[in-house]
Amino acid sequence: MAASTTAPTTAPGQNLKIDGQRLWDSLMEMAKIGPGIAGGNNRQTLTDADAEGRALFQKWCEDAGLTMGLDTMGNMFARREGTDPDALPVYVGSHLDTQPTGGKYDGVLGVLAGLELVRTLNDLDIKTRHPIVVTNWTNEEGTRFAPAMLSSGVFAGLHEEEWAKSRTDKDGKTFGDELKRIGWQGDEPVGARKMKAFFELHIEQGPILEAEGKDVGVVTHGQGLDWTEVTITGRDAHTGSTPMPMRRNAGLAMARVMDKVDEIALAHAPNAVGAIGALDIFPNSRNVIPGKAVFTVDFRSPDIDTLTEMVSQMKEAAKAICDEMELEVAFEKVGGFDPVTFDADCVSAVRSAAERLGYSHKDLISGAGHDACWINRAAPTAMVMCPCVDGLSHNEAEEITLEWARAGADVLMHAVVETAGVEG
Ligand code: HGY
Ligand code: MN
Ligand code: MN
Repeated sequence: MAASTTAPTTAPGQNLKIDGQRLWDSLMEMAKIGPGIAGGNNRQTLTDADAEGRALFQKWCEDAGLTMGLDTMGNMFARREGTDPDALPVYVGSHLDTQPTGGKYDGVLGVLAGLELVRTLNDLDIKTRHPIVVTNWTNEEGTRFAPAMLSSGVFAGLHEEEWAKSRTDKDGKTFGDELKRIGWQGDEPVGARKMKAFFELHIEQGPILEAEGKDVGVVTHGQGLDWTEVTITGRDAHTGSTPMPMRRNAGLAMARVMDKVDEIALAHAPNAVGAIGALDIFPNSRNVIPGKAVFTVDFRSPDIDTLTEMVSQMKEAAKAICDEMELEVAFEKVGGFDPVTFDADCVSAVRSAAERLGYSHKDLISGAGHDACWINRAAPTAMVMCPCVDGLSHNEAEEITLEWARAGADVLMHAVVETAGVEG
């Protein structure tokens, strides 16, 4: 990828470039915290590893002269002063928590690219009118405590703080207790901060940019998401002595619903996806017919009507399967958001930055959910994406290149600096 060498230099900072190697080294340093077992990360939210990663991020921010704010959901806000202290800050960031078998870049790239742009402005002694705030949102992944994007959701007013803090993990521990236990509950009221804009750099987590040889994704929209938890109840019984017609096998019903979820998503192609990623059967014993199955159906589409239709077809199919098998079925919505349209001005700041820097780019709809999808409700928001190898993510083998990280971070910096206003 060749960055333009003839970038117009109409204003200070127009040909600003981040230090790609320094960003890469920070990514590799952070990746040492909460290592996975196959080269990725298991730094789940509100674990001791998360606390360690937060402490490292805070140290780096303080080394860069930033002052750290912390709200009651553990969201971290590292502030670089602007020349106008009353001007609304431009926020930039993402999340440091990972999936149990996560990669080194999902979320982390966006937080550390925000720090890198501050380090670069410091190196060049460039001041901006508006302050800049680098952000780490607590529990973006929603893997330990559902739903995903929990704390950015509270910040944007989509979830009540008390409800969010009552969310429990598989061991029955609550978000609130774990946040206190790791010592990262702040005093600042969540959601009190006002923003001029928010920008998030994130790996694509899909194959489009790499396949089309594009350096940068200009994210115009985010597809909507629905997480419905399904509980099927039958009867535990002996796998040996219970005649087949007498069985009320919740595990079998779950398998049939799983197949239906795939069928429904394929029937709504190309802009629809569906899967079951989290499932439990009880008592989960080799010689007991499972009397209970609990699983979450993850449907996504950029079109709200398609999303709604897929969920109702799944419920209808699950009810028919369970009626026929004399089982009970219950549904609970445990997460989701409508399709997102990002702010046109912020999106054009991203696009013009990519053009100015000479990076190849394309408009993109985000397949994954991100904190930006909620923050878009609270302030003008846009996202920058970089390719990832084979489009793979939520897998320890997740990989990007230094050059892709550099391109994304350069575009992020230009969009942020343009929005914050360069002051001499
Ligand atoms: O589920 C998502 O899309 C995000 O990775 N939390
Ligand atoms: Mn992410
Ligand atoms: Mn993720």
